Parts: sequence; structure tokens; C-alpha cells
Amino acid sequence: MSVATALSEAPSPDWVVDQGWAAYDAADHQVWVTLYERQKHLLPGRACDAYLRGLESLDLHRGGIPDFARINPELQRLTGWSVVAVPGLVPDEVFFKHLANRRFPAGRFIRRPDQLDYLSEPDIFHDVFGHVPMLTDPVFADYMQAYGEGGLRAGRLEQLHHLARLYWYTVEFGLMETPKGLRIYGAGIVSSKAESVFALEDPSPNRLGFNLERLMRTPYRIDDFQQTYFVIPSLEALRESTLQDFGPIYARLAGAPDIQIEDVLPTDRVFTRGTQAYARAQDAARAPAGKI
Ligand code: HBI
Ligand code: FE
Repeated sequence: MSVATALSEAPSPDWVVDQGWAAYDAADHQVWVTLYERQKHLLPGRACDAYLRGLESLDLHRGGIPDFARINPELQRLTGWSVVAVPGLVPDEVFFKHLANRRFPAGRFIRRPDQLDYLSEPDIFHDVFGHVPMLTDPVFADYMQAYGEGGLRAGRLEQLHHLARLYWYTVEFGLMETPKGLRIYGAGIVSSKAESVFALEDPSPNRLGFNLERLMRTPYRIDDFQQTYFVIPSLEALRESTLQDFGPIYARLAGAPDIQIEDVLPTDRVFTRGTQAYARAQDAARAPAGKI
């Protein structure tokens, strides 16, 4: 991006920019189509029904990168949410304010063809393919708004590190129990080819029942597959967990130590006790030479 473009994009208070849909070129659209086709084959039988329904109803595969102006009327009609374009990561408070007002801020750029599998900042594929289908579900839509409201409050109480874990282990990396087996609803998983298989099928990670306070005591990793996934009984149960005052929870968390990322507690509901073989192999490969 040229300096001139960057300067003309000095952020407004809400950081919203025009998506500039006409500026995507054929290579950009091809990246979307490639990623979309890969996930389309993997997700039936792995993603939850709400996600698959949302993906269908927004018709996200038509013509490459979606134009927000095309998908917003349907999203608005279904749950009152809309997608707005932002340049990339925005400050926490800005992010939460959008969610609290039922707007999802989505990065408008798309990864390069040599970055199909991993990217540290959320691009339009992660944000729109990963997050937006779940926002067509009325229950999940309410949960996301409640999370935004809770985020604004947690920021004032200096409890964001605890609340951010809730977002991470649900909105990004959540699994759900269904009569047909475990299913994915987390955006970080459904937008990743490798993790949509790993999260459900690999023997390495723990899969544990969702417990709000336990989860908020569990750190997470941002650089690799998760070592622990939390399984919700239903979207309704997830939404209900936010219908309480988090003040007393934060007070208890202040005196409670973090739980090791790979630990399984006697009180956990265990779907899978992970071998952690993948995480150990990765750590060994990363350890500096000569160090045991
Ligand atoms: N900005 N664009 C964008 N997308 C995010 O997911 C995001 C953000 N800013 C802050 C933020 N997330 C975190 O505060 C949350 O994950 C808790
Ligand atoms: Fe995300």
C-alpha cells in the first residue's frame, strides 16, 4: 500500500473503511475461491448445522470475495447484524463497541497465495467465511452482542485477559456436542484446512466440557493448534452463560491461579483426554539445539 493511500486512511473513531470491493483483482478472488473449495469439502459432517445453514443462506461462494453490500441485507434480515470493513486488527474497545452494536468488523484484505494455511492477522477469509455464517443464527447472534457489551465492561474493570479467553475458546475455537457427535462452530477452526480435521479427529488435544470459570483460567496458544478445546452442549447454553453478572466471577478469578494449558482436572467433563503428542513434538522441534 502506498504512503498516500495509508494517509488517506487515517482511522475514523470506529475504524470503518470502505470495503473497496471493485479493487480486488483476479488473483485475490482466486485465493478466496481456492480456500472456499477446500473448506466446502471438509465441513459437511464436521461443522455444526447453524454454521452450514448460514454459509448456504449467505451464498458466500458466488463470484469470489463477497461484496459486503450484497450479503448485509440478508444478514440484517436474519439477525440484525451487518459486516463492516476495517483495515486489520482494531483496538479492543473499538472492536467490542462494534459487536455490542451488532456490527462485525472484518479485515478487507485477503492473504497472498503463499499464505493459504497460516496468517497472523485476520483477513477477509477468516473474518467472513469463519465468523459471519454463525452470525445468521439468532442465539449465537445474541451471544456475540453480549460478548461485546461484556468486553466494554471488562476493559473498564481490567479483566480483559480473562474475558479474551472466553472469545478464544468459543467464538474462535469452540466445539459443540450434538446427537451426531462433536461439531465445530469456532471461526478459527472452520477457516483452517488442517485444524478443521485436527480439532475433531486428532488424539493429541484435550476435548473438555465447557465451564465458564475453568475456561477463563486456561491460557491459550496463538501460534499453533490448540492443546485443549472446550465443548458446549448447545448454542443456547453458551448464550445463557453470559446472562449473569461477571463481576463476582472476576473477583473469584483474581484469587485463582491459571490452569496449565494441557491439564485435565478431576472436575472436567472429558470427551477426549489428549495424548498431547502433537504439542510435545512441536515443542521439541522448536527447542534450541543443546537444550534438553
Ligand atoms: N480487531 N479486526 C479485529 N478483529 C478481531 O478479532 C479483534 C480485533 N481487535 C481486538 C480483538 N479482536 C480482541 O480484543 C478480541 O479477540 C478479544
Ligand atoms: Fe477471528
